[in-house]
Amino acid sequence: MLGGLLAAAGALTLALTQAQAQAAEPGTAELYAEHCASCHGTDRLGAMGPALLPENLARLKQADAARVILNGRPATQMPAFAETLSAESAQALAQFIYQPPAEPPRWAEPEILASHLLPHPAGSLPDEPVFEADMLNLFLVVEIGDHHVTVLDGDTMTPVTRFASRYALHGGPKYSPDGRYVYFGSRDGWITKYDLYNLRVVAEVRAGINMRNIAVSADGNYVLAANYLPHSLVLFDATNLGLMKVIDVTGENGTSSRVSAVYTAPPRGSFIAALKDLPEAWEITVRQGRPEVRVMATGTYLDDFFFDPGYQHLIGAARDGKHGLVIDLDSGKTIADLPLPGMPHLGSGITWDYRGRRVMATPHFRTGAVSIIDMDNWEVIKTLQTEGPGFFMRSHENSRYAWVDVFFGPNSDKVHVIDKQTLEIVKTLQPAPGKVSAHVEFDRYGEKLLLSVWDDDGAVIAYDANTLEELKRLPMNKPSGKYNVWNKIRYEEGTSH
Ligand code: DHE
Repeated sequence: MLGGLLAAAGALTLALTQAQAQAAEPGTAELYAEHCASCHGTDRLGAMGPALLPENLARLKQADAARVILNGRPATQMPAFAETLSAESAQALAQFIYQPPAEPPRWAEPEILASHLLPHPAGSLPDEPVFEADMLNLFLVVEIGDHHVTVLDGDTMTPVTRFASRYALHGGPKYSPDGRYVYFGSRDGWITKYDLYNLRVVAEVRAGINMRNIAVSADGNYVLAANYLPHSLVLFDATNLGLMKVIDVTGENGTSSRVSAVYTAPPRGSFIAALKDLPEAWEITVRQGRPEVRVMATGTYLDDFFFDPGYQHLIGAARDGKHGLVIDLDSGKTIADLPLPGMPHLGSGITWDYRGRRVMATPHFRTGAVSIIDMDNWEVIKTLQTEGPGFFMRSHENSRYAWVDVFFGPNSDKVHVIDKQTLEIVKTLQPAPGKVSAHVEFDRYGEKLLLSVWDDDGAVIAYDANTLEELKRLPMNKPSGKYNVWNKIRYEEGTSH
């Protein structure tokens, strides 16, 4: 009863907010229809341009949105409207797109099926690469400045090709087990399958309106998408991205939830997902083409998580940002609590052998520290002070060093190199003073690595992984993640999976 009253009051407030916005700015919906709808969709779900809904705009301030409307976005198709629209109209439009639409947006089976694009069905393109390179030592570089991807030869560190991606790719692209195909996920819900042998997009589908990430099953047969909006996990056949099943993410009490992320768990033959609005982790196993869900109660909401190398344990970051917990994936029970203040970024965790023990390390979003944890007894054995909070950590089995960036704060142009055996910082690099330097990926041998200068006028820098000398600098447009085929398909211990 109380819940019903609260829901009714919430709906009334929402209706009033919308009515007030519309009353304050008569004609804004018409302005949207005239100037924005052709690229962003009449329903604001996105078309050639990105979706313009509150969830999709969460990372952009409303004032910045008004500025983008007036000035456009360089290197994209977003034009400047300063000559057509007044500052007040731009402000009103910005306010309009941050309001939820009157009708909740829908993205279910019919919409997913209608979005499916299949320019090159499986089997229709040659099975030989159209260029010469070690196909297992290729890198993909995601350039978020102008939404492109560069394919890079990892032996010579030279670009092979560069192609336009969907708007705002996020998270690591996932490879087929043989490394021929790669699947990208965009924040707007698009999944793109790309053939690295033929350098072509072969299939696309839109799994949701606001997506977190995707995972590819260890056998290469399935792709599972994790959504914030709607609250769903969506299963596709990996061959042509045909829809198999929309799984509603709703708990036993009827509460639905966003999905924090989903990963494949190779030795278990399953996917593991954690939920943002329910204290649960789900194990999803596909049997005879049908997904089966096993629910594990976690006692807390998990934002970010990681696995031990055998996928026996899930190590999750609790939403309060003050601790982590370890869940035994067989029993579903929480077996340890980790003292990790400062919001650990466990999605970026890596592991290595340290004096006969397996340790894991994670940077923190809120403190300048790297925590190093013994994975046998789950004790923090070292907290390494850094020059600011970091985002990404990387190493390679063949390298004695682990790299961590200082993503936030006044030292965001610095990157630390940690000796994995002394657990000390042995060098701090500042490759482009004043510009964020972040995210490392090694080549397949662990001999060279790439670091991003995270700027529109940016670069990827190749380093010798042993001498730490710079080898080469390739100009790029805000390069974010780099992904080496071999390291990903072998689940290399120093990289993300
Ligand atoms: Fe990410 C990976 C969540 C903000 C760049 N990020 C991931 C993954 C998750 C995640 C769950 C793992 C998915 C995978 O690889 O399958 N990211 C989040 C957030 O919750 C957060 C903090 C807020 C949000 O808005 O979503 C966030 N992420 C960012 C950024 O602001 C970054 C720096 C720029 C961007 O592109 O948005 C960013 N995230 C990345 C990158 C990866 C990533 C480059 C892949 C890292 C890898 O090496 O695998």
